[in-house]
Amino acid sequence: MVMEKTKNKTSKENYNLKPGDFNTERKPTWCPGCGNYGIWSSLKKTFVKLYLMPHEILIVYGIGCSGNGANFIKTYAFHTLHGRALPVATGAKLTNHKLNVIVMGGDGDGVDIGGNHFMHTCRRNINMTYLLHNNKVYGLTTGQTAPTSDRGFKTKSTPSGVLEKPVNPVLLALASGATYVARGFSGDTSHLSEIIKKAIKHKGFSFIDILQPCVTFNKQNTYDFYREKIYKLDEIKGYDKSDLNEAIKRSMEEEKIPIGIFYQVEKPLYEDGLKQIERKPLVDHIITDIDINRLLNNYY
Ligand SMILES: Cc1ncc(C[n+]2csc(CCOP(=O)(O)OP(=O)(O)O)c2C)c(N)n1
Ligand code: SF4
Ligand SMILES: [Mg+2]
Repeated sequence: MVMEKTKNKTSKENYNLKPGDFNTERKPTWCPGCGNYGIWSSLKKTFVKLYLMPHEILIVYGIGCSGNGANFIKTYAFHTLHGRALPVATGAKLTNHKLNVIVMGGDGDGVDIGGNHFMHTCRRNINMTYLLHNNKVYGLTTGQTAPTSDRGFKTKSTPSGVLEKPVNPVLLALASGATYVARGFSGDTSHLSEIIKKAIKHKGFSFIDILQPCVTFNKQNTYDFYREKIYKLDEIKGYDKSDLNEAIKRSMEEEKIPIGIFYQVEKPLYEDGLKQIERKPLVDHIITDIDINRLLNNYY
């Protein structure tokens, strides 16, 4: 969702922001080479491409290395609890649905402790964007297994190797009803920026599983590993993004890894069914002259 621009504020003619204008005064603390840098720069580039201003964006962060972006990106920001970014973002979006709401969090945050919220946010189809920083490991807590870790992956919490099949976030999003489902690679920032742009412009819940190498704690899913395996869906002739069965089939490929938009359709928005915000955002309602005592008296 992109806000309508007013001529004196953010019209193309007057817009002169650069990606660097979305930097805060703090330098990122991620390890040198971390995939989070690629996501960080792609996102800032996307804001510029969409002529967005910092005050028009709210980013809600989970807890993890990815969540530390809250300190390094100049927009409204809410650094939430581990696994709880999506419900907080839902509340913010429904309170002010004119705001561009983006959620950023790790794979542990999103499909482990927050897995339940992920599923239900997908099926609800609220107009916001979720960027999953998928490094297939718990980075911030120094390298434990995540639900996305590959079978056999050895960490300090699984010294003999992971026994379970990993969660596939793209497949989960498709099965749960998300209306825009994509995968990106933080080592290809031009491609990533394009699919983030399309995700923000999408009318509905958009989800991107971003392959994000953790150079410190995941020596298996490296930049080279991905570069060898990745191919782009938009280079497949005749690929139909509205075909759910085809998207599911592609999402289950393992030998080669597809990136790009798997699926995109338009469905009714959750917020469009809410009478309370039909005429204006909840936050703009005047509540000073509302007396709730009558209502309370009915119950006490
Ligand atoms: C309720 C709760 N449980 C556990 C933790 C500890 N913790 C902080 S970050 C994290 C995992 C981070 O992994 P991920 O979400 O994949 O993010 P990354 O650091 O890899 O970006 C955990 C378990 C916490 N902060 N809160
Ligand atoms: S631990 Fe991994 S994910 Fe965290 S900053 Fe370092 S490289 Fe990035
Ligand atoms: Mg992680």
